Amino acid sequence: MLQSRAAIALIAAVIGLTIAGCSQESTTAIYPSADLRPPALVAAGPVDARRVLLRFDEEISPVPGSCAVEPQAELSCFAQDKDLTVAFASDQSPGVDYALAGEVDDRDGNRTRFFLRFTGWNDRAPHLLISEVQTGKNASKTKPHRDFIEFEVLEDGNVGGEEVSWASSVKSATYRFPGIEVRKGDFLVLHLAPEGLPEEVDELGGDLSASGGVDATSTGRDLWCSTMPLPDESGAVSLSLRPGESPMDGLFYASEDKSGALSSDKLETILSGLAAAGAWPLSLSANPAWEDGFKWKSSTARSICRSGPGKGPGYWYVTAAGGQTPGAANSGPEPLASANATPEGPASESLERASAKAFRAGAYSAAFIRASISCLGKAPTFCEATCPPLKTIRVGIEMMLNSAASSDSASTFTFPTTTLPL
Ligand SMILES: [Ca+2]
Ligand SMILES: [Ca+2]
Repeated sequence: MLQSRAAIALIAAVIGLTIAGCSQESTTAIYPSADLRPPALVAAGPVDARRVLLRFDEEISPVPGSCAVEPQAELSCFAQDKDLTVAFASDQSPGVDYALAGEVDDRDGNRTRFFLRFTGWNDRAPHLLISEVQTGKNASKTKPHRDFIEFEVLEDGNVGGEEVSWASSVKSATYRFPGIEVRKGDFLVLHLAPEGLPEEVDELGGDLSASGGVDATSTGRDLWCSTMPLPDESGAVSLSLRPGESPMDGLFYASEDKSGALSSDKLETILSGLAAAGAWPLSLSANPAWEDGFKWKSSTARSICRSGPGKGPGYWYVTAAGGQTPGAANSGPEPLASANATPEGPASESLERASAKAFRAGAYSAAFIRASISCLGKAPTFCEATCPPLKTIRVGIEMMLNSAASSDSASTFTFPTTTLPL
C-alpha cells in the first residue's frame, strides 16, 4: 500500500514537474538534495622527508591503489577526517621534482583525482651567502671570465631545492640546486653564460675538478645554467632556502648613473621580495629605488664581491681589474667575515619554522595551488585557500587511472596526461 502511494506521489510529482516545465511562468528549478560535489583540495605539500599531506574540504577516504608518484617510490595512503597523508617508505630526495597522483572519495562516493607537483623535502638545507658575481663576459683572452654567481656555504648540509633567482628590468630566471652534499666553507659557482662546451659539467659528486670551461676551478663546485646571463650593469639576485620561500639573501647592484624609483618591472618585483624578507634594506622609502642598490661603474673586468655577512650595499665592493676569485675566498680589501656569522633576518629562522611557512604558502605545489596564502601558525596547520578545481574532477564517475594502478604496488604506474588549470 505504501509502495503504491509512493508510486502515485511520484507520478503526481512527475506530472507536476512536466506541467511546470511547460509553464512559461515557472522559474523554480528542483534539485535533489543529495551530495553530488566531489571533495576539493584546499592545501597540499610535504611536511617532512616521508610525508605529503593533502587537505580537502570534506571528509575523505583514499581509493585503494590509486596513489602513485614519479620518480617511483613505495607509498602508503591513509586518511583522517579531511586530511590525506601520503607516506613514503624512504626519504624523498632533496630538491627532486616529484609528481604525485591519486584519488579520494567523499562519504557519498563522489571521487576526486588529484595531481600535483612538489619538491623533495630537504631538512638539511644549509644557509648560503652570495659571495661574488661576475656580471658579464670580459675582454681578456688570457684571463677570460663570464657571468657567474658564487655562493659560500655557511654550514654542512644538502643544497637540493634551494633556489636562486636573478633579474633585469625586463627578464628574470630561477635556478634550483640539485641535491648535493656540501660542507661549511665550500664555494659553489653557478655559471650563467656557458659556451656549450662538453667539459662544462655539473659537479654533483665528490670530484671538484670534473668541470672545465671558463671560471671552473678545482676548489669550487661548478654548476652550469644557460637560461639567462646576469645583467651587465644593473640587476638583482635572490636566494631562497626552499622553493617559494622568502629569500634569505640577496644582492641589488645598480649602475651609478641610475636614480629615482624603480619602475614596476621584474627588477622591482625581486627587490620588493628581498626588502620584505629583510634580505636587502631599502633606505629611502617603502618602494625600491636605484639609490638602494650597490652603486658601481659597470665593468666586466671586475667582479662584485661580498665583504661580510650583513645585508645591503655596505657589505659589497668592486674588485681590482682581474681580481675575480670564482670558487675561492674573495681577495678584496676586507675578508669575507662569515666564519662566525650569524645569519640575519629570515635566515636565522629554524628550519622547522621556515619549512612550515613554505608548506603553508603552498610553495611545494605551486603548479597546483595558485592562491597566495599567508597564514601564521605551526605546521601541519593548513590554511584555507581557494584552489582552482582540477579539470580531471568528475562527479560520481568511476575513474581508475589505469589497470596497473589498481594494484597495491605503485611501481608500474604511469601518469595519465592531466591538464591543470591555468
Ligand atoms: Ca670545480
Ligand atoms: Ca670568490
